[in-house]
Amino acid sequence: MAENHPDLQEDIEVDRETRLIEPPMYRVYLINDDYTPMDFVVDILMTVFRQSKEKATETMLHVHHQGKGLCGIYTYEVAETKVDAVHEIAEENGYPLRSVMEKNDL
Ligand code: TYC
Repeated sequence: MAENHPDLQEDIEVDRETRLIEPPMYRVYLINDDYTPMDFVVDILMTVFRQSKEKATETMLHVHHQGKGLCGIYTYEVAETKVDAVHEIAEENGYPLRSVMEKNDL
């Protein structure tokens, strides 16, 4: 029992405290489509999601084959800014590329 183990009780309290101050996190995904060029998607992953060329290529190919792929996990406002940036840059260039965010349930 925790009450008989001071260290364990302390760990539970620290954990409860930590969870209280940790903000909810959101997964940001890219969605596949038939029109956006692969190199454009790689550029988006490098600039918006700060992925290396190698990682961006891997993510793009995953999205291309699986239909959807994880780009990063962020706080709500950062995730929303990434999604908006993808849509703005894609629209500017006439591509239908879409991004979505989903709450990362613990
Ligand atoms: N399927 C696209 C093509 O063949 C490439 C692509 C990858 C598009 C990922 C969108 O999120 C995407 N040109």
